[in-house]
Amino acid sequence: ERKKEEIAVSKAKISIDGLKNSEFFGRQNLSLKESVQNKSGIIAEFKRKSPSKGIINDKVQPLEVVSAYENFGASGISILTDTDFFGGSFDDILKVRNHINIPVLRKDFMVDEYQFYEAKSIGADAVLLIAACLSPGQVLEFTQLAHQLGMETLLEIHTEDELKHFNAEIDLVGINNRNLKDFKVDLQHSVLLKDQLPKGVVSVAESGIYNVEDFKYLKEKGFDGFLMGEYFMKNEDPAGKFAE
Ligand code: IGP
Repeated sequence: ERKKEEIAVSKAKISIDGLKNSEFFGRQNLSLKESVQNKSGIIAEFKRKSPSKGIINDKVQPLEVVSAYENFGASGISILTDTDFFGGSFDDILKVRNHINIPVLRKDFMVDEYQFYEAKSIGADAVLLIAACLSPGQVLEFTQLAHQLGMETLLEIHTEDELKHFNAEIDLVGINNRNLKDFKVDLQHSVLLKDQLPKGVVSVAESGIYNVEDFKYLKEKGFDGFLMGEYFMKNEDPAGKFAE
């Protein structure tokens, strides 16, 4: 509901036609799916704070952080644009878009068409769809809209029941290791759920990957991608440890 109000305010300020005037609207997007398959698989996140952890790091600048991510070989960058819970904004994407050459995922609670035009207008290459916030019909509709705009979708699931939100047009499926209700992290839960995904789907393990061992374990279990935030935001040179 809070999101709906926020979206109504944005819509009143700038129409979809207005968004289309952005310099990024005609931009050829980069494929997160291909980048996950062809590089390290790591989607490194820029996140200042979160409801489960409070302030994680609010001292660093987005460009400094994401350039380091790009340099160590990340497949993509995830940037939180939700302000209330995560302290993010569109500016965090706008400030970096022209300076990096890997795909950017707009991470937010997507519940309205308008947000997809917004994502495109700030230079996002992919958007997150959280199954827990959407109906399977919306997931399909939003995926088709994203594709029309040249962006990809990452569907996030956490429970077996949410597998019904999957459809063949989705580009990547993320399994959240963190339960968004009680914030508990369980890698094992995700490994078991992964077995139930349709074969050939590009899969991403999300959240709670705090060391190289976790990463290697999930890779062994067949995950293609690894979405990591807190660990990178808190460590001075986390990338060094991942260079093998
Ligand atoms: C990153 P972590 O534990 O490495 O900081 O997690 C990412 O998976 C997490 O931020 C996340 C998220 C979300 C945030 C996963 N799904 C949905 C907001 C909304």
